[in-house]
Amino acid sequence: MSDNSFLQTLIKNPEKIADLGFDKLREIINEAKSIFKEEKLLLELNIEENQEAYIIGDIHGNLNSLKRILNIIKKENPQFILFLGDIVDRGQFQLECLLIVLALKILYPNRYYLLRGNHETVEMNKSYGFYTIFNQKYARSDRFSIIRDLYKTIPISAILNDFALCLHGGIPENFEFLTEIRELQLKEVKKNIPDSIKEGIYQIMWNDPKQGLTGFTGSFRGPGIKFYGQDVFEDFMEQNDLLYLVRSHECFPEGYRWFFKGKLLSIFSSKNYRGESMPNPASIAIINDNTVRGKNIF
Ligand SMILES: [Mn+2]
Repeated sequence: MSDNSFLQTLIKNPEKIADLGFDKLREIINEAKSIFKEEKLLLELNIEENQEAYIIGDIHGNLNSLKRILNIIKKENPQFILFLGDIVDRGQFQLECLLIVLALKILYPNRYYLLRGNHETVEMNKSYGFYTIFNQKYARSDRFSIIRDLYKTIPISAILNDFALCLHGGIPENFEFLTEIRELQLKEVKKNIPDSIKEGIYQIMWNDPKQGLTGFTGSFRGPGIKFYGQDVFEDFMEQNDLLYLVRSHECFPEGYRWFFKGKLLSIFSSKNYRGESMPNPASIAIINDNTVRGKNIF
């Protein structure tokens, strides 16, 4: 067990993460993993009356945004905090952001939750920065396997109060998917994930909504990735008895964006993700026991 005061110190002074040795890093990751392993692929959380859940979108190594979000959380004190993934790659402080989220999970496992984004994958890390940063710091590339194993334990979706589905990218083409994974724990499917579930997980992490589209079509993002239109979105939600979808994965200049008659909310929590010349506010979703709202927080 990591001692709690050490994790608290990391959260308060993330610059200390630069000096973190591999053994200590591995200890933190293993502890987070053992918590994730007991969670299901599909989390089900219940927000109490007069309480809120804060849903946080892509961070991508933006430590400044993450720190400001944590300050707001401290002040507003929501019941749950759910990160929709893409904590690493691209930004300046990727390891710091990942370790802060893991430390919060270890310290408050029933309050902080993390879902897996398309950047919680080794393939993306090899192209977008995290793999290089990690190997520069820890010298040996075989050590990255602790990160790969961590990713495999992270849940991919959450349903809040039976009406709001939260995930990184979008709905999968398989409408039975949520039913199929509902009772599965990641540790059960880790070794031999059936292809049908692999495809569903992939699409949940990657798919994007598209206004004006009917059905599913292929995406410029790559093979196996889909755009989904309003008709299939509404069918999916009805079949699964859900009202709202909250997702991240796309950065919009205005901050949060509603799709599909106010039933799909897209958020993104890294401010000025493309630099100050193409600004965007950091946005989150706030869910209470019966509504979903978007908010540009800074
Ligand atoms: Mn993404």
